[in-house]
Amino acid sequence: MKNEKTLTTKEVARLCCVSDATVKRWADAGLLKSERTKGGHRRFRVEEVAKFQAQNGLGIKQTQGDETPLRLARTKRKKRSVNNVPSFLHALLVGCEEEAASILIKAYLYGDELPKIFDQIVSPAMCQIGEMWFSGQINVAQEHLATRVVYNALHRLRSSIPPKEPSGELAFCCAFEGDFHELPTYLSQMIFEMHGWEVMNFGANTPLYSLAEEAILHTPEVICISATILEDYERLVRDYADFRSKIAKLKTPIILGGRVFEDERVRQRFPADDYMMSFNELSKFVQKISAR
Ligand code: B12
Repeated sequence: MKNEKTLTTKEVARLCCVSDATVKRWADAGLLKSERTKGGHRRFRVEEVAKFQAQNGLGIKQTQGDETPLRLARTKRKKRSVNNVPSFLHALLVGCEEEAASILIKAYLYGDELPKIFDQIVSPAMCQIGEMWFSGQINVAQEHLATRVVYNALHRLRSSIPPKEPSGELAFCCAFEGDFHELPTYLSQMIFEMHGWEVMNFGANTPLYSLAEEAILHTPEVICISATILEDYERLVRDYADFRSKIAKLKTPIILGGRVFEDERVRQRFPADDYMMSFNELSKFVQKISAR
């Protein structure tokens, strides 16, 4: 165990949202592997805890508490350069939610920030799923399974992260009407939450007239709309212009994210305060406006 970051009983208890006594019981029963220091104290390897959490779905999102244990677990890490995409992709293809969750939680425990996990593990793996579907290597059912596994693995990761001190700011996340790709809205939600924001995530396929109604009702600080695909393009352009005029008096910044906005001509038809192509960019943006 030399030179490896380990966790104390208290840190594991915080991570799994249970008491110290429960962790000791797990260790004594051999359910969670532990080792002893010279002084007789239990120590737990990060990998073992991540595996145990993923297998047992532990770490329910707390309403209170602090993130000291996670910070501790994540600071003294060794620098690693592991490419997690192949194993994550494998977990998606075989439908193994535990394995997928374990990869994400482990990356997080080793100190990777959420934007990096999203941009360098989740998105590339999904991109490969898309390529495999497009080239006929996998069928639609397999693609659906992969998406479901990612979604559930992300949910487990989210549940393992102690909540931030609430910043009191509210963000809206959703995807345009006609766009059924819902992962980007969930990833965006997690980025805002990582900075302590409250999020109303309306998910995929959200009509803009109803989004405007909700914006007037709740006055969010930011509206973040994802677009992977723009169905019924001209109608969307009109709906978007209506939407902007309806919420103009709120002066809420609108952020548009997703591959379709790589095209300058699309940006001209969908004017916005900013366009984001990665979750790293989104995180930097949220950090900047949170500090104001
Ligand atoms: C899963 C999936 C689906 C699922 C979605 C299920 C669900 N519940 O979400 C289902 C089965 C519904 C589906 C349907 C379709 N899909 Co689809 N889908 C995918 C797949 C495999 C993954 C999408 C995903 O979640 N990616 C994860 C996101 C985070 O990654 P990303 O899209 O690469 O995004 C990157 C950036 O753009 C940015 N980003 C993206 N969004 C946002 C948002 C914000 C705010 C920020 C900051 C950043 C950001 O971050 C990422 C890193 O660079 C992609 C493949 C791919 N390349 O992504 C195809 C893909 C997007 N689909 C495609 C197609 C063609 C379709 C269908 C038209 C298929 C059909 N014939 O029915 C339909 C359209 C349905 C509709 N109207 O929306 C094509 C799009 C091609 C194109 N350029 O137009 C792709 C690329 C597959 C392919 N290789 O051909 N799909």
